Amino acid sequence: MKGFLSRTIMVFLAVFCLTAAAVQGADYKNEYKLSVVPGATSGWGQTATYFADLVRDKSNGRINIKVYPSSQLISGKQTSEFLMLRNGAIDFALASTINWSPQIKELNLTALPFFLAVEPDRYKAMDAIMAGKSGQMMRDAIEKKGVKIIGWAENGFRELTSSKGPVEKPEDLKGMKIRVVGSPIFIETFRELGANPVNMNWSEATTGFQQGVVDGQENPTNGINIPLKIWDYHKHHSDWHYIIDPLLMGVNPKVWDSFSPEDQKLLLECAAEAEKYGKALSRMGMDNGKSEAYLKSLGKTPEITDPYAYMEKQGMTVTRPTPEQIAKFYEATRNVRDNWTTKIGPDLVKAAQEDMAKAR
Ligand code: X2X
Repeated sequence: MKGFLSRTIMVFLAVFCLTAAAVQGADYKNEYKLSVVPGATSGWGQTATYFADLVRDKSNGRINIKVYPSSQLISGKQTSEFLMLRNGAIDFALASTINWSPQIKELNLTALPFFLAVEPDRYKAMDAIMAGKSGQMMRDAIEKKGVKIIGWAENGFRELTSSKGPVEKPEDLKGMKIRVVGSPIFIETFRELGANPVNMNWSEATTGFQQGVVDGQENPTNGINIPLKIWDYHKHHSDWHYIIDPLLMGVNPKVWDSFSPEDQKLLLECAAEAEKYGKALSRMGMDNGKSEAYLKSLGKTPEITDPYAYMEKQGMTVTRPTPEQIAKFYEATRNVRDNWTTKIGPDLVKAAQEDMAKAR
């Protein structure tokens, strides 16, 4: 009797384990780690959580992605993220082109100063790049270096904040110490504008602002500056849109290949939803109500729908350079664009110009 019972239990356990493995996908991990450089409350962090939740729901818990914000998985070193994703220390990353650009020169395209800012509709221009030939060239360049790309999202156009004073012309930046990411094009751009760029990881930047080590920084309004309460350190905001920071959803290729074709399709669909959500968070209050309407349709209208009024309420001065003033910045940074067009590849820059022109 005892033998019969234990045999029955063994058979039951074996059947249970086999079924569970079949449902789970035999070699799926219990947890997939997704890296995010800034904090969980940033637009970027929220987009990552939105993606992970969607994937968990749609896969009935088969694919469990955990978001690790605040550069936890990369010990604060944001420009090492690509390498860690490629070698499998990280499974997924919702990543900025800026942080991967030291390894993939093509990703400097959207960091060419004032390249998109002078377009009649800067968001249309960005969408045209993502959906066009140039976006495909950027993704191909990444995949060639060993990371699978399943979608885009958006950190946003990067605006200048400072404790020193409003910035509406290149001369206003003279001698200002500006915190930038450790990516060479940033150092060059701010030097060319007469500022004093200081390379600092994001993980140390807030302390740098608090202690006044720098006079200013540049980051997107909805995605980073408002969640960080930048007005605690900087009272001046300049809405110069000098570059944009698109985000990419990257996956380690071995991890990607381990998913069934159905689950790969599911992940692509969730990435496409996350792109819409992330872009809406980034563009909220800046695109004539389009993003607000979209977020409302999801039942996710954010607390702050007018970022400019909100910043002013917190005591910030919002400076909006005129198109003529932007043209002066454009001229002042011509050498940087020329120099980096050679490094990025003139073919890619030309493809982006054509993609943007079609969308005008
Ligand atoms: O470091 C930054 O400024 C941030 C958070 O925007 C990036 O990771 C590019």
